[in-house]
Amino acid sequence: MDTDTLALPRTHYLNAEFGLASWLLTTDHKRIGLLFLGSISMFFVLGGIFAGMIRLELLTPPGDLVSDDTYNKLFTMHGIVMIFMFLIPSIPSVMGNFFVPIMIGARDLAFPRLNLLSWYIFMIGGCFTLYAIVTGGVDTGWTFYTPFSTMASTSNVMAAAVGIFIMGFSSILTGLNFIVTIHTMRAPGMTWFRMPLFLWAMYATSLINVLGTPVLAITIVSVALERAFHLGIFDPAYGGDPLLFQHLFWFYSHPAVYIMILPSMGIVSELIAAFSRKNIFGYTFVAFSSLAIAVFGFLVWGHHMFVAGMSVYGAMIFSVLSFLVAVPSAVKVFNWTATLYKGSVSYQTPMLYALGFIGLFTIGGLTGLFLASLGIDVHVTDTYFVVAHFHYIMVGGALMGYLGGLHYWWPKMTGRMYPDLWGRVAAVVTFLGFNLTFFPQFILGYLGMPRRYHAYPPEFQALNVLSTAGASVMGIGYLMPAIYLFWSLKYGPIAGPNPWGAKGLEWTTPSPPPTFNFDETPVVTEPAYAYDTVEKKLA
Ligand code: HEM
Ligand SMILES: [Cu+2]
Repeated sequence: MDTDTLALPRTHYLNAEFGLASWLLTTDHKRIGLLFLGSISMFFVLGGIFAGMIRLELLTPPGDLVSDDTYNKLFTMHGIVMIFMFLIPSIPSVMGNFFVPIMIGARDLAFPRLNLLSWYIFMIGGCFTLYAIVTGGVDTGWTFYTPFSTMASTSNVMAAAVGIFIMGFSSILTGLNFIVTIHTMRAPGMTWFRMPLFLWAMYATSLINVLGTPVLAITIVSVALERAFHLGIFDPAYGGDPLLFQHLFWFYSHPAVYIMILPSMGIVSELIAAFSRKNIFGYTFVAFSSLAIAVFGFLVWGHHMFVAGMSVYGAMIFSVLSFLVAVPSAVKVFNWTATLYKGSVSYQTPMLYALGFIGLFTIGGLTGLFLASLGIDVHVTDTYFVVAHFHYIMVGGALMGYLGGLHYWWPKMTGRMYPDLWGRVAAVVTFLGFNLTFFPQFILGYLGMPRRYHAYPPEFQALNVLSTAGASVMGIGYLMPAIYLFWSLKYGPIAGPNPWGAKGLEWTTPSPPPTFNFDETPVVTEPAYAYDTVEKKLA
């Protein structure tokens, strides 16, 4: 690292020590957050390259870029990399690691060494999955459905599965660390209901990680045993049940979509409050809605299996439960909107991402209700409607929230500002590119274009061309932050401790924070978003 760039006149976590070892052996939660930032950014680029190749293949009806076999591997590896190596770790391991201790006024996480271990475990698991990719890839879909994954596929299923198994331990350890930290290390005065909503979201996410990830681990071990020894867990010929796999898989993977979206919801709560200078409307409801989502999220996995052969009554129950889990999400959207109402809203970069999140997440959520309705689901299952729906949640929601948080906290993490105009341009370009990419896919799916096919009838071409064009625009939208954020490390104006005039303990310590976060333990005397009181005092 160029030492000049960070040679601000005081000691902080970045310049406290130098050299590779000081990073690879660090127990500072902030440095570990940056290690994760580096790793998952690389994985995002990799997953993005796969996405680009998928979209190029779908530019023409016969699909002349890659073979059908290669295409299967492309969408599988895109899914695996984006979900397990980027989205699931993203906000918890970068922003959670960096900000959970600071936002509760603590010096570090409860178990700093365990935290470093989480990063190593993540990287070791990642290496297995990368190994599967360079040795020819995997063709099962990121869902690894049996019996194909256990009996038929000749691709490198085991290496990828082992990698995901190992990365799971990283999620579990990070989750445990956050739960213990939030329970035991809050500064004096930081009661549960004075906690910023980002922390409630981190807490709820950690619960899912700790309770859900072991189920994924068991599922993967079962696939491994079945592949190696034909135990008959999933193979009907030996009395097993292939659907058992889907139950186990979705019992983890549905809650996992909340591992991806809850952290973003937490960030959006921070951003909406900070940039409309108001307390979050119905703070307690928003806090509890995170917990409700974490709990209800475990009850609805069956909506992924409506057409897999479940009884009508089973399907009806899962349908109702799926509608119920939408309620706490709707509570959040309603309360953010109510917060904006009559707020003094300013449209800086992080806020644009937050507003983008609300719009796109709302579309993703509403189309989720379509899918939870039995009749519609039977029509659009395994079509591009589903692909559009989950990208609205995972990219339009989760990724927008991630980028919003990255822009909001960047000055705190690096001590430098980025050019806000470029930030706003990037946010708008991403938003437009996103809609151009994924909105046509709702129509494609409704018209019957199946997902996971490398070729399609000519009448679907126009919408696919729009989608691929949109993906290019979106790619530019992601490239811009990569450039100006790097630029800001050296040339960005020095950020003060609180460039947004925001509430929260993280803005009371210098940017970048000193190694132990605060010179003396802060004492909290007011609610998390006491913007109204400040404004009233000034008036
Ligand atoms: C965080 C970002 C993203 C996540 C989590 C994500 C996740 C996924 C998942 C899980 C699949 C399903 C793969 C399968 O059917 O097995 C998928 C498919 C796909 N994704 Fe993404 N994706 C992301 C970003 C993108 C982007 C940026 C693009 C476009 C540029 C894109 C385009 C596609 C396409 C075209 C498919 C193929 C659908 C199919 O053939 O079924 N994805 N993605
Ligand atoms: Cu689900």
